Formats: sequence, C-alpha cells, structure tokens
Amino acid sequence: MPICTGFSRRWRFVVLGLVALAVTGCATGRLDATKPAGPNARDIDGLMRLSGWMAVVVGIFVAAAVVTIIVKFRAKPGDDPDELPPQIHGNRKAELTWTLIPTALLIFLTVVTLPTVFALAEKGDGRTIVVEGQQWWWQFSYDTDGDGQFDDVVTANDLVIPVGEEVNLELRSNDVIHSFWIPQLNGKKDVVPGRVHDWRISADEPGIFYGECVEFCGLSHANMQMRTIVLEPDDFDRWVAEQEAQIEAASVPAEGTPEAAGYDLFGTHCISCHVIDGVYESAAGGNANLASGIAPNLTNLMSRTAFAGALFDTYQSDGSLNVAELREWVRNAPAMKPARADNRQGMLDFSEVLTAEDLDNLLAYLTTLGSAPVLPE
Ligand code: HEC
Ligand SMILES: [Cu+2]
Repeated sequence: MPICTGFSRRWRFVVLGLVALAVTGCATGRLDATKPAGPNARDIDGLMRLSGWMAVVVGIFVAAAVVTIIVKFRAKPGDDPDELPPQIHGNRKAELTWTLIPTALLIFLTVVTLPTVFALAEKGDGRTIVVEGQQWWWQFSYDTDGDGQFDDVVTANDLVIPVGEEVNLELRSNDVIHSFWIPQLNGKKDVVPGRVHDWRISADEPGIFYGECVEFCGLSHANMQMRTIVLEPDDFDRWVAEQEAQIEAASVPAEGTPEAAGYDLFGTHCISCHVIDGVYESAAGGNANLASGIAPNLTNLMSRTAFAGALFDTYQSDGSLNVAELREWVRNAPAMKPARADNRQGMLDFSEVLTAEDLDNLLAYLTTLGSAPVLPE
C-alpha cells in the first residue's frame, strides 16, 4: 500500500521517540515516588506495585489473545476475497468472561486499597507543624514550647522534622489552591484556601527529601519547591535550640558597620513585606503588599539550605555562602523567578532602587541572620 511507505513509518518512529523522551523526562531525579523512605509512602508504593503487576499480567493476556486471533483467523491462500467470513453477533461466554474478570480484579483492588486510604487520612500522632502554601513558596511554623501556638520558629522552603516520628501537618493556603507532595514520604494532598487539611509524613532515616507544589497555582508554580530535612532526634533538638537562640539574640548591628547600613536599608525597603523576629516585626500578620499576606520570615535565613521556593541553594557545594545568587535575588528577584509584583504576587525588582554598595550592605546584614543549617549525617 502506498500510504505505508518508509516516510510515514519513519515519522511514526519520530513521534514515538519524542513521546518516550517526554515520559522519561518526567523523572527529575529529585522527586521519586518509587523510592519510599517512610511507612506512608511505602504503603502507597506497595499498592502501586500490586496494581502495576496486575496490569502487566492483564496486558500480556490481552496481547496474547489479540495475536492468537490475528493469526488464527487471518485470510488464507485460496480464500475468496469478496466473501465475508461468518458474521457472529454476541457470545455469552466471551462477554461474561471479559465482564466478570475485570469486575473481580477491580473489586479486589478496591478492597486492598481502601484500608490504606483511610489509614493515610488519620492524623499523625507526632508533633504538628503548620504548612502554608502561597504563590510561590512554602512556609512551615513550629510550636516548640508546646503552648499550642505555632509562633515559635518559622521557616520557608526547608521543613525540618525528626526521624521516625509520624509528624502531622496542618495544610493551609494563603491565596489559591496548591497541592503538597513529598513523594518519598507520602502522597499528594490539596492545600485549599479557607480549609485546614491534615496530612501525615514520616521518614525511616535521616536525609533530605524533595517536594513540590503539584496543583497549578499560577506563573511560578513549577518553581514552588521545598525540602524536608530529616534529622536524628538529638540533631533536631539542636536545630530548635539554634533557631530559638537566634530569635533571642536578635539585635541591631553596631553603628558604622556595613551590617548597620544594611539593617537601615532593610528598614526602608524590605519591612513592608518581611519579618525579622526581634527587630523588624511590622509586616507580621496581614500584609497589604502581598496577595498572600506574608513573605518569607528572614529571622533564620542563613540556617536554611535554600531560598526562593527552594529554587536556589543558600550554600555552594564547598560549604561557602552562595553570595552571587543571593545578591542577584535581592537586586532583581523577578529576573530569577517569574513573579508579578504589580499583582501583589512575589518579590519586587530593586535593580533601579539599590546601588551596588546598598546591595553589599544588605548582604552583610542578611548573612548575620542565623547560624549554618543542621544537616543529616
Ligand atoms: C512586596 C513585598 C516584598 C518586598 C518589599 C521585599 N520582598 Fe523579599 N520576598 C518577597 C516574597 C513574596 C518572597 C518569596 C518569593 C518567592 O520565593 O517566590 C521574597 C523572598 C525573599 C528572600 C528569599 C527568602 C527565602 O527564604 O526564600 C530574600 C532573601 C528576600 N526576599 C530579601 C528581601 C530584601 C533584602 C528586601 C528589601 C531590599 C525585600 N526582600 C523586599 C516579598 C518582598
Ligand atoms: Cu502551588
């Protein structure tokens, strides 16, 4: 047949190849649902494997049936090409078979899946951490003194938890619908304005587990990432102590230093949005400059591994501060991560406002905020 020449077949391979590339491109290496690192993710993974293997068996069976039918009933030499084979309508045995077997398989899958669905919906019995999604970064608030108020330690991008504990997350949104997903620790959970969704996470071993917003939430949705830093209980306690110590120690830098100049610039340009506990708290609670009402709390900026929705590392691989990107961020954030400050979404562009010296001074001040991150061994 002329239609099926090498040309169109080649195109078919090109299309198939592109599809295969697109599918494998989904694996970023950082988000991996096939390597569960805690009990909740493991339960989900078990169900995925079970249904996956069932699909493989069904697929092989169907493919074998199709091949058998094609071979067995193909036209044979000597058949009259104008004569149709016997036309059959309906076959009770066949119809019952392909209705009852899938029904039985689906009932089986439902029965084994439902207990996990209900178990995952239960609150974790460990500590609670409040998670707030906003365009386009995540905030985590901790109750470290046990008074039921989540106002003790506040982080952005880095969610720090102790190993082995079923941590209960209270998911909230400050603007639109987001979805919270740390594939190695649990499945996805929607984060909806005006509602509180409980979600549990737990990890078997210390490590860093990556996550992302998985509900399209506007311009920089793809840049709304996060990290879960899982620490041994001792390290976790040390982390809490260091965070609290920084809040206690918050002070105005000594006069005449670059830090002091940066501190003043911060008071002029940044406090309309950002909080630094103990010194700049004016932006706390309801912020007319931002649709979400909040910007990252910068009290412990240096103790986090990442900034700007975990798009950038705070430290380079040799452990030194990533000054270049942090400085560029303060100068012109929307150039590094799409935002719409004119629509009260994201950080402003300060490239016309701050001089090179201003930037140096601001960086000198910002780098005094918090100690180095506590990392898993
Ligand atoms: C209009 C409000 C607004 C103003 C003013 C503002 N920022 Fe921001 N800033 C934000 C928002 C929102 C983010 C989070 C952006 C994101 O991750 O997409 C942010 C992020 C940051 C971050 C990264 C923090 C993190 O943990 O991710 C730093 C550092 C920062 N701002 C410093 C500054 C400095 C310094 C100034 C003053 C020169 C300033 N900001 C002024 C809104 C503001
Ligand atoms: Cu989102």
